[in-house]
Amino acid sequence: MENSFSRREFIKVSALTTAGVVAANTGIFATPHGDPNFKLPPILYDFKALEPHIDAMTMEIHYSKHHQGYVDNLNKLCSDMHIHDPNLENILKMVSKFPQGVRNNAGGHWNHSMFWTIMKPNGGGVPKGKLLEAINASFESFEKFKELFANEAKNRFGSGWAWLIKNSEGKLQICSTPNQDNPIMDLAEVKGNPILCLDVWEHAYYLKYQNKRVDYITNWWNVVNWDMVAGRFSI
Ligand code: MN3
Repeated sequence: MENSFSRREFIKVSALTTAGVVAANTGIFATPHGDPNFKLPPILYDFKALEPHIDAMTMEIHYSKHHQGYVDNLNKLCSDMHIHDPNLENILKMVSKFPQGVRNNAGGHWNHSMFWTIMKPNGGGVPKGKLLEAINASFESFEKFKELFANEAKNRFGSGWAWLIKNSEGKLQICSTPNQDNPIMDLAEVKGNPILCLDVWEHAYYLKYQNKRVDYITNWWNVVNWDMVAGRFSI
């Protein structure tokens, strides 16, 4: 993809992505003020905690190699571009202004940071309250929603992610993105605030499931942290 990143644009983007200009850095998706390095967020359960649905070795490699790689690459890119104190969400919202490497690695860092939080041991079951009401209103039933979401995940060709998002009208919508793109990005086909995500890159399931992406998706429902999803929906 052609990406013209002129000095003028660079200065503009640098200014806008510096936390002090646009917004204060928040939570795990931002670096502490004055610290140019993004860091891996902690996972609040053991690598083996999601077994038998997701195996410990997949979790360990996925987190400490793949996710760490996105973080390291992003830090290097920000450093090379002299973007200090970067804000990840602001970068994603204007990612079309950045080189492809920023799109891949900023997306990779954000997507995985969310992914670890919407899973938990002994998860699964059925969401409750307003989230369940919204799912029923948008997709007829929870079972129908699961079927539609699983189809989106299954049919995403190659590497990518499936998403449940809350769109600008506050409605729930299912979509998917290629590579490490996400619905926050300005160049996303379908935009909104992600409340649930599923990584369908082969690195997320190949050790245990090999080519059987459908089995991975089917078993993944057993580790979904619906309280976290409901929390994201309520914002
Ligand atoms: Mn992944």
